[in-house]
Amino acid sequence: MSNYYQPEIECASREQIKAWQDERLVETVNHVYQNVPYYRQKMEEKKLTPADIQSTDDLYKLPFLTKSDLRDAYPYGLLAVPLEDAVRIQSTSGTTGKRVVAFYTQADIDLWEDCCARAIVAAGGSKQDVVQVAYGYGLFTGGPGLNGGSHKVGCLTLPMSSGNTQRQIQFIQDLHATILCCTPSYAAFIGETFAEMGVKPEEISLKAGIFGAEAWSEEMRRDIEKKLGIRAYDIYGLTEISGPGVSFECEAQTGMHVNEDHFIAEIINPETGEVLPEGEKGELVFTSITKKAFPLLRYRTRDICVLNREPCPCGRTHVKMSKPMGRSDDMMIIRGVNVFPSQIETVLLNHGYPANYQIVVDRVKNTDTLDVQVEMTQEMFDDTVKGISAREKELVEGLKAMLGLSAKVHLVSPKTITRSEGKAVRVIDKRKI
Ligand code: DLL
Repeated sequence: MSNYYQPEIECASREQIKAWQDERLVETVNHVYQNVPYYRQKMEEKKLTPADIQSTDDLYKLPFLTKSDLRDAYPYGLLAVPLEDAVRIQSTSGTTGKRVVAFYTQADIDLWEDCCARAIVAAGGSKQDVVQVAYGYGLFTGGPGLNGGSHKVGCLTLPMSSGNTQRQIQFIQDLHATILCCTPSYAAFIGETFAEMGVKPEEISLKAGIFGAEAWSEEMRRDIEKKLGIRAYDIYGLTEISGPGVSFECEAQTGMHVNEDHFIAEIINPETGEVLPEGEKGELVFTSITKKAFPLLRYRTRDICVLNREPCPCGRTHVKMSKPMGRSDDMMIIRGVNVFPSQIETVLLNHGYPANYQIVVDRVKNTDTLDVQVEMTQEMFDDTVKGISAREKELVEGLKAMLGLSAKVHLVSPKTITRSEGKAVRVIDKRKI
């Protein structure tokens, strides 16, 4: 039995979806050309005017937009409405230099929440449900997005935010929560905690989970489903494009339907920028066509995916994207936080270390670990044991300040980190995802 939040949209004909996209793309291009000098200049560099974009068939003509464009334009450079019409910002989980700020009008928030509501209904949610939102609240989009979606569906919403696992468990048990929204690694951790407490899956009131914001495998899905006695659904999104709910899984659990009435998806070759035919693996690019405060044209997500338009048994007609299979840049997502190796390098260099280091990422008991091994200079190495451990502590603090994450630091003797003959292998990611 399929459930839809907006059946007339979610199951619209392909012709209807194309017609919406054509019309809204033209409107959005005009909107940014008129209101955002940064865009106008980018279009002028390609000798384009809005008249060149008549439908989605002309999309390929538009320039790409990247995270570095967003950073260049920080903070207000891409705001496309007067400040008085913007009501909210959200921000990516990166840190200082790497932060990206996205703006919303009230109407933008409304549409975003509709997307999250679609995901909740697809996971079996209705007014009868108690939805526990254990994504972070604040600048991160996870908590606010699912919170808004849950309200729209009319569920009783528990705005827990992440962390404090004992309290999460207490609320699931006392309020009989039926749908859990959080990262997959946190869901697995909650499942493990229940098991340690001797609570059996059939004794847990939850029936479904909506998990995303980081990569997770089919094995992990099965593990979570077993531990919590639920069906676990994937949800995808990124701050720049709105947040969670850009795409979501239905009961078929074979990919996520992109909300194509709001976002146009393309797959490109990350090296050449060429648009790839459907079914080929490449970098996912999104164009938002309904947002007013922060519309993005051809934004490169760096996520590597495949799109699939085969009819879905659930009845939805919107294109499905595969789980992201990796990234075309070196960004890592550690405990939900976006981390670039260059940020770690900056901390090391600022503390006087040579750039000989290795970053080891692993997942232990469903929690990501970050271990930074750093070579000392000979002079540092000659220090006392106490001196060396003080240095380690100092680096742990420096990394925490830069990344907002706790890392382990191991200072190693000079010349112990293997030198590579080609590109240095800075990151060893042992997570099986
Ligand atoms: O992670 C938005 C979100 C919140 C999605 C809650 C789902 C649930 P950012 O912090 O901007 O936004 O990070 C976006 O996270 O480009 C992907 O690399 C990764 N990502 C998001 N969802 C998934 C997923 C939120 N389901 C970046 N599977 C994206 C794999 C995901 N990776």
